[in-house]
Amino acid sequence: ETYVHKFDTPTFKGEISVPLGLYIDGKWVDGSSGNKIDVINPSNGKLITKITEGSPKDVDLAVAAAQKAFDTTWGLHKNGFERARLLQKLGDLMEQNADKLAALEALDNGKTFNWARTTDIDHSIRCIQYYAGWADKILGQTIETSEAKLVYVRHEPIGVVAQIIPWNFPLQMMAWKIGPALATGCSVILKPSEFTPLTALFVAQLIHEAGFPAGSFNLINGYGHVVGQVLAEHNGIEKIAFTGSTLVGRKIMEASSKSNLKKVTLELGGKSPSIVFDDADLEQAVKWAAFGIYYNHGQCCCAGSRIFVHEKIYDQFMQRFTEHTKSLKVGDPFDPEVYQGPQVSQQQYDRILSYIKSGKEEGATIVTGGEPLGQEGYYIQPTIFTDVKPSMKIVREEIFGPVCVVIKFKDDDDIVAMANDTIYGLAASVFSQNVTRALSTAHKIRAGTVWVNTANMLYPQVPFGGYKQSGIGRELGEYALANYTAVKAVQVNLHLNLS
Ligand code: TXE
Repeated sequence: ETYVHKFDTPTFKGEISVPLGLYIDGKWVDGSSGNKIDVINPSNGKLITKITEGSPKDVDLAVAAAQKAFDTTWGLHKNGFERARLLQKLGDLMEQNADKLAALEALDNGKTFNWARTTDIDHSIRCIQYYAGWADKILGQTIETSEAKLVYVRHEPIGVVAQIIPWNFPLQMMAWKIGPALATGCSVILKPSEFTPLTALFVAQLIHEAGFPAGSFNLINGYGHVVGQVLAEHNGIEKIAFTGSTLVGRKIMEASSKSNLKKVTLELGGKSPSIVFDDADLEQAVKWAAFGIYYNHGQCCCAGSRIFVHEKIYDQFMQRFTEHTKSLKVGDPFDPEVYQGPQVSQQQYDRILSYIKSGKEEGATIVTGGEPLGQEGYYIQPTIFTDVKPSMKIVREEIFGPVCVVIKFKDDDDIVAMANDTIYGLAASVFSQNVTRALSTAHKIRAGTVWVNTANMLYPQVPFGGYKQSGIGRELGEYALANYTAVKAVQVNLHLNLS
């Protein structure tokens, strides 16, 4: 069964066809439960289509197919060069369909077509191409022990892996996950977010077209507490990679520890600081701090949601930052003038508004925004809070919307402690024109990424992940390969009669 969506928008016109089933063992199937999941358009709250809901039985079928592929046609049975060719082909097919992918992402997630096209889709293609480059460069080592021995290390694919991804960057999260897994020869079972399944379904077709062996990639849509939980508990899965909330990250680890101790990597929440020193280039700092929080409607795990500004430039910064915030156009994701579309779902919309309410109740001041927008859809005004206290919920918890707090600071010693006063440690931005000040601060921040005079920049070749409760392990770059390989040392006795 497929769904055809007709687009007639200022940025994209045409028809796109998306399969609605589960992709298991190289085939599209209906699923054993007969249940469906509604796919909602966040710009009006209306139904787009219904996709198949996977069940525990479907997970068993996918695990069996993935294991069979790993043992016969994939894993160590397909050499690195062949895996590279398949990933290159996939990258090419994604490139050919880039506009369609951007349109589907805008429809399903609510991010604008233009942002989706130039960031999500381009970045996803580059990520797949980057890991195509690694597929035939998986190197072990030889290790000297004695002249009578040959000792070498193999980096073998770990086996069947499950990958659970969220809705904020549906296609990018898929690319980050499947890129290194398929490059190293692991068999994949992917569970997209139930809120944003469309681009993953479309790309599963492209994976099929590229010619990956049946069972090497499987896609099961479903709810987190059903399919997600079953994947995390499954004894036939060797490794699970998850991006999402810290709450669910804990459940994944717990399920792993109670089942087969599958290896776990987690990419979780954040409450990233942006620090603006008094010697920053103010115009640049305003631009990047705004991008840090408002990009993707604030729905970034690394969003710079706590902005610390030196007291000497605080007033100037606030004036320009507020102007900038007010100038951001919120509206239809297919309008080329629009910066910010709707939040992804009713659930997220309600969550963000309840955080705004709590900020007001706890006595913080709203400088601009603070209200929903429009008659329909999940639109929220970009919002700035000041006069906050460190104990407030809006300062401590991840809001995951276009809402920031701006806090004044006095000296360089205090700011590091203030920035690090969080359970999270995903990212930070530092704005200063003094290289010593910027870098010494960068080194003291407990976070997996520190941007200096920029924000939210990601490259497939640069590792990304969290300190503290922002996660375990690193994605992207060469580091991600280690998540999908098991290290085996082989010791050979050469019988040379040497000691
Ligand atoms: O996330 P969930 P939600 C944060 C952000 C947001 C909050 C809640 O603060 O406001 O989380 O969002 C699957 N076992 N982030 O509720 O539930 C689920 O189906 C296994 C940060 O949407 O964590 C989906 O595929 N899987 C973030 C995925 O987990 C389960 C991105 C993420 O959903 C499961 C998203 C279970 N028991 C939200 N329950 C980031 N780090 O970028 C759910 N899932």
